[in-house]
Amino acid sequence: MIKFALALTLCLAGASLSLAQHNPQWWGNRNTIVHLFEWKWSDIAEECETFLAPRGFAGVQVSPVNENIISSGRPWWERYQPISYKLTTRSGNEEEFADMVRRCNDVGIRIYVDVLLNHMSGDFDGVAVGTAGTEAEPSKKSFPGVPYTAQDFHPSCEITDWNDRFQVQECELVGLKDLNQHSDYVRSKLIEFLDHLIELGVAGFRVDAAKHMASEDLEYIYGSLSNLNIDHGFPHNARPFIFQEVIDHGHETVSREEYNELGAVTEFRFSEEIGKAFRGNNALKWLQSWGTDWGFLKSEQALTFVDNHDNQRDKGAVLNYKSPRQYKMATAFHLAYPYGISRVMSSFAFDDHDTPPPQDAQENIISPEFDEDGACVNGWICEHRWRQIYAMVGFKNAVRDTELHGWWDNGDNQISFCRGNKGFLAVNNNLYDLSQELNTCLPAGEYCDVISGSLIDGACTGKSVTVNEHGYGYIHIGSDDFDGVLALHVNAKV
Ligand code: AAO
Repeated sequence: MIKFALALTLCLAGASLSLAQHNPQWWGNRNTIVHLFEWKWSDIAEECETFLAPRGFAGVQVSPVNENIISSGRPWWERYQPISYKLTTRSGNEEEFADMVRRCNDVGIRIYVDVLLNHMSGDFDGVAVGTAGTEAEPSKKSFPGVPYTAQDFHPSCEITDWNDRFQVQECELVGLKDLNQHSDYVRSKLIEFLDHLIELGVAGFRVDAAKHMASEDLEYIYGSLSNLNIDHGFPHNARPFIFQEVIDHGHETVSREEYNELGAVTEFRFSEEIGKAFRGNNALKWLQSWGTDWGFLKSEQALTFVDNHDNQRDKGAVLNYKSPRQYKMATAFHLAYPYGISRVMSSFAFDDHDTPPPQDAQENIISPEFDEDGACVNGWICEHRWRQIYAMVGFKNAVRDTELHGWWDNGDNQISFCRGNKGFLAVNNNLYDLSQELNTCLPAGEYCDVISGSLIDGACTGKSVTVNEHGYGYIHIGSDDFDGVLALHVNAKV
């Protein structure tokens, strides 16, 4: 009997553990993550205090934190080639990282680190010197800074068939030396690294190339991590949030279903489909059934995004900052529709796949500079500072936990819907105007459209909509208006 009770307790504890790493550990009603790709730690600390917290962002995904190889011309992707677990990169050193995490947590902004558990760097001619000055000989699988030697890696082989499980999980992703996460020693080093970050106050991790590691090994590693640091304001027994990069368009041998119980998974189908729709290749009326009906993961398991740092560089359906009008519409829909754990991309300008982040003549990453409207000017794009985007972060906070209802469409590319009686979104992606009375579901009154302007000193600087006692208002989005979206919510009521 006692034995049975013990077994049951262990089993229940195991079950709750396995579901426990989907919680992003947000503060208050905030619920949007921004990826400040390649930003320096000192700049992020400042951004948390001066912009992200006041605008209601929930957290930041930061670029890899541990030492990487130095690649000629300093392409962004050198940071995906680790040399050691010392916390020194072009974004800053350990002290600066710790200071950033502390300052961001102090204003309720969570930090999630992009972590590379799958591999170390790829081949390098001779001895490589990393960003913390550590030497390594990648071609010999020698990384004394950890230390790792050849026995800690899978034997070298190339991935030629993406549907061969062995190749995907034990060969080298683009030639990156493939760690054996089944080994106790490798596991202990990875856990030590992640625990160190938890100790410094991070809220969780983006697990790079998760598909290339066996889910059993990841389960062991995630399950062995410390709870989040209560000195940084996390509750007792809070587990690190895990979101795993698994690219699965529905026909992969190694599928997202092997990972989605361990933590959230990047939902790449969301990104492709939203791009297709807002580029005009699929009528917006079909978005009424957006979510699991489209074959996406359950909402609480899906990390969603319009674009990420990889697919924004592909020339395909995915939208990026280079198509701003459609990009803003897609982002508004992303943040207004109740599906997924939302992440907004914040990029730097690029011409090709390898373009490095904005840097000076000595190859130091430079800080973003802002114009009088707060927009970035010196090579940083800062989509998160576009009014149409940060306003939707505020919208998402205002409507949190409300249901979608009152869907309307014109049978084509004009749509609108309500979130409870707290928010209303309309989109016009047709080449003719949207001009009509629509149900906003909002209490009677005058509301500012937070896309074309803001509520400032009791007045709207952009469009405004008067809602009558039945919840209806006259909505106009001209086909040649600057933006194809109109958004109202209760926190922007005059
Ligand atoms: C660099 C050089 C290489 C060199 C290497 C080593 O570019 O020429 O060999 O160094 O010296 C980043 C860069 C790489 C860079 C690397 C290391 O993107 O260019 O290599 O750092 O510095 C797969 C993985 C996925 C991975 C993605 C890039 O599954 O995990 O490739 N993403 C992460 C990071 C990424 C990073 C790494 C991993 C490595 O986000 O930034 O690389 O740390 C199919 C497969 C996917 C596969 C893609 C791309 O997807 O299913 O698993 O991703 O192809 O190869 C359609 C298809 C779909 C296809 C998709 C592609 O939708 O239906 O099947 O298109 O978008």
